[in-house]
Amino acid sequence: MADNLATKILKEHLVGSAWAPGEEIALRVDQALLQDATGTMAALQYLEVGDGRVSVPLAVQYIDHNTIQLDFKNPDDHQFLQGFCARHGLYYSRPGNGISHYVHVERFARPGQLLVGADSHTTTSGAVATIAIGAGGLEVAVALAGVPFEIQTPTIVGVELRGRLRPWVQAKDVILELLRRRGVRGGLGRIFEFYGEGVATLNVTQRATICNMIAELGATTGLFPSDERTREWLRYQRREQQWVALGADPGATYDEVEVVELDQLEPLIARPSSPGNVVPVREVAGIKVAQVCVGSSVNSGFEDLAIVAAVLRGQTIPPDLVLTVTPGSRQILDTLARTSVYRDLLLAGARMLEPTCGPCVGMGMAPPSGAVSVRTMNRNFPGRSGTINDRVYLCSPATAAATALRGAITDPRELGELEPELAPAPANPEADDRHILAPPPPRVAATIQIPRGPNIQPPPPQAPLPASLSGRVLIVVGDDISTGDLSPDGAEVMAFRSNVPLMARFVFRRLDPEFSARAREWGGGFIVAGQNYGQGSSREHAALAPKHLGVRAVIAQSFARIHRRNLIAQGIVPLSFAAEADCALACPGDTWELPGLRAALERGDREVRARIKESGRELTLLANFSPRERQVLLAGGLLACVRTSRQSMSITLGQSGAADQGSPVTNPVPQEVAR
Ligand code: MIC
Repeated sequence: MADNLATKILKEHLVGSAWAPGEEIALRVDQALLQDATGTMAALQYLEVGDGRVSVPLAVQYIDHNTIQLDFKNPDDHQFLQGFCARHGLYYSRPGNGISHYVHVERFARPGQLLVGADSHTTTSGAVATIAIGAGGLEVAVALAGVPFEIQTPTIVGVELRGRLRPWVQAKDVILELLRRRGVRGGLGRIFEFYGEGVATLNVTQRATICNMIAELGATTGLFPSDERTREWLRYQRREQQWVALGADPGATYDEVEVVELDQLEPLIARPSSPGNVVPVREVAGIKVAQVCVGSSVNSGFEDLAIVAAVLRGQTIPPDLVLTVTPGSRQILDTLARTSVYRDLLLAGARMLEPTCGPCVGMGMAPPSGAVSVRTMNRNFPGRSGTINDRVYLCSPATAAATALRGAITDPRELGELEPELAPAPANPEADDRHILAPPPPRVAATIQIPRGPNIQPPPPQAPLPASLSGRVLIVVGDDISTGDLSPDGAEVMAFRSNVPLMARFVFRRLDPEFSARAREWGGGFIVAGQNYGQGSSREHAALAPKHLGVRAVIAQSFARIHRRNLIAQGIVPLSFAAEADCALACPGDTWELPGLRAALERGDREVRARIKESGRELTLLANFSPRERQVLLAGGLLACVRTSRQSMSITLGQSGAADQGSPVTNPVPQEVAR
């Protein structure tokens, strides 16, 4: 049978189940990544299910999010994670070494492998033909402990790329075009596989831009074939021996098809405050801008920054504009410094930032009140920049450069027919891993004590689902609520990522500052929401904090993939309305009852009844759960489930105990492999 590439790789990773469209499949995990904002909680949860060495062949913990270090909390997390990695067999990428997604594509991602990461933009590694999927920290923690990773068998969308991009039109415009067509819900349950003659015109960093932001469509992931451009990249990274040619079988088909004529695209921009609000740049040209931020986990590559430098070479940015530039990794920073790029940017007036997520997650560089900020980042959810009522636009580096030059949103094609010449990247990048610390051998590792600062507190306990649920509606919210509304971005709140009780004070801060106090006063309750509830990030804190406040179920018109799984993993029941219009019946303060919910889940019922006490109205809710999801919910969460019912779930916990008995480190040391 002729398979597309995504299906081929997934089939090679199936564990104990057959390829089953519409059903859940369990997958063997080759690689895992974590970052510091999700890592500590994932590590704490790992310690509850596996106390030995991690079972996946390669796991890397990056320090790239919480790097502002306003006080002891962030550095305490970093020390904890460094100790955890050494003790349990993960690589540790030091702060300043780069943004996880860039470094992973540079140093680790391999064609044909399966990567699971505690960050929604893990998808970036699809650029080198890795199936790379974002997940909540707990799901990654149990994967580290050897539990196969489960997803619903995805729909595979073939995206045929034709032609080549014209001057000033960039890879960012390709993904913005997909977002323009499909919006932020248009990728749910889908893998986007790129094929066609246009693929060869894009190098790996351009592919990474597209795969990174595929997450904004709500997609499971994006995937490029492994071809000569992949080989060129791996050679540049001194790991060409890891290259294999991989593509769809001749004659393979797709469940859905999109065609993108690259030479028909024009510069695009996402307006505030959703990555799905895409329009041509010319439609918003002339809007005055106070801030331009280039870089983050997307558009921080050498060419991304080199075009900004080339546009600004010999020029000075307007006095009322602030420009920040973030390189994606230490390797990229080194290449900038060894060419004219760094100096051109500096002299033009750019504030050069260290290679971390930075402004993208509100870690500094909040824009001024009421001002427009134009960013090359991936998300512009309300308030994510750190400024309330922010007005953030998302665009390509070329558009950002033209905008920084003029001080107003500018279509880069106004700067001339051709792009200025870019400084060539050095042929010999610092492709070394000196700042990625390999774990010591097991006997040494076993002696390591993990330092645990006072802000690091255990996750909420998980107790079995009771026979029935009853509680008050704490809040009714609309469509596309992002996880940033539940667990806000920025240095202040993200410092509490390891301390759920304190972080819970900030749930729904933007929409309803009283939410947290009310939830405590009412002893928890329910959240009612519109479409795409929990879009955006993988942060499980958006489930952990409501869990701590006593939220027992979320009833929504629909859910974003990762957040839905995070709710289940924390034992919060995600139910949807059988009749979407019933959402209008929800009033804050009313008492909803879900009688016999436990028995219904035990029976595998797809529908459950809810009753609104005040009005006596009854409504039908959908309980579409896979068998494993039901087991997790009945147990009260994934930790409880893994702990108590390993046999009945027929999941094989991996060899985490084996390493304790002195087995060799399974992870190859990447720099040695690479050379
Ligand atoms: C994001 O881009 O939203 C983040 C910050 O990287 C998150 C992870 C997090 O919240 O820690 C993500 O995308 O998963």
